[in-house]
Amino acid sequence: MKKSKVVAAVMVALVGLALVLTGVGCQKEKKQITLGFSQIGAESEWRTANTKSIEETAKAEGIDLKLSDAQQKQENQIKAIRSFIAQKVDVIAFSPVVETGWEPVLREAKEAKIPVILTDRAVDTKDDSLWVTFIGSDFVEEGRRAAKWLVEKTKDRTDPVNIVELQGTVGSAPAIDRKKGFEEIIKDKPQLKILRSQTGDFTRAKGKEVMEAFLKAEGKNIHVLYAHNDDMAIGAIQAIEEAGLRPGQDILIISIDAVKGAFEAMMAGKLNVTVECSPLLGPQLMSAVKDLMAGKTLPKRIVTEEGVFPMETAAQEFPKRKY
Ligand code: GZL
Repeated sequence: MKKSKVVAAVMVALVGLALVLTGVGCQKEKKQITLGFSQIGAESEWRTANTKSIEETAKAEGIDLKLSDAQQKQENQIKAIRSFIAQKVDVIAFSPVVETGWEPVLREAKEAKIPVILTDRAVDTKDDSLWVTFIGSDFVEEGRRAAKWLVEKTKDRTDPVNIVELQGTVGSAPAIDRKKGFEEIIKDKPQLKILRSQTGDFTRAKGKEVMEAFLKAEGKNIHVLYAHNDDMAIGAIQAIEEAGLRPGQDILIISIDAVKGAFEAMMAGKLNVTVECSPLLGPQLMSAVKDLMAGKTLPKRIVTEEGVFPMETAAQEFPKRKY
């Protein structure tokens, strides 16, 4: 091999070595963040949109998402969180199906030095150092907004306004707080009276079943249905129609979430108003995860901003809806 070629080969080797030693040649791969997410289930249109938002945003942000579906069972969420701890994920996030019973597993995550982010629903723990931040809606305010719409709608009526209530999952933050907010507003309106209140577990099927029982017991004595989510309201609409009554007219219907199905029902004149509760928490969650991994301090509470959508504006709003 000619001397000049040997010199050239040695020069290339030396430059390559210099690049490696200075780290210029091989940029250190930024460690990919792994997020373990325990999702409640797929019980409603809201939940499906929530899961989609989380999956799409994790993908867009290059976050390795391990998502588990608990089928609305707390024990499955606890199992999933334990599995994320065993896998040594960087961050754990979850939407707690109910408010209580989380301390033991959250202590295990803390001992494993894995930060926990709450999304959608809160937990009721004595030690709030067990979770870093809660990203979600103000359910009490949603209940107030539902009641304020009814107070305004019935302000000229002097006769009794009888309400039946379809509650969300027993023990869940949205069910507890939406009831609390609604009752806070109607408590000094004696003509507004809740005749019956029962859980429909946030599903269409159960919402229909419980509304059938309400109609059997109270019949035409029911003037208003307050449903803690649109899916139960849509199930109840079927029951009302099968009973020969006109939903949205004979029985006013107020619900929460503002999913597409609610807008379709409003455009058909069968639902009167839906209070928005945005499931599009993916962007806020992934931003919080990245900030956490970058060593930033997060606020304890990140609230999502929301509106109220009455039947009268449904057609113009529907094309703009993202979930
Ligand atoms: C609210 C969410 C509730 C929705 C329901 O943030 O937890 O659960 O209102 C869903 O539709 O099932």
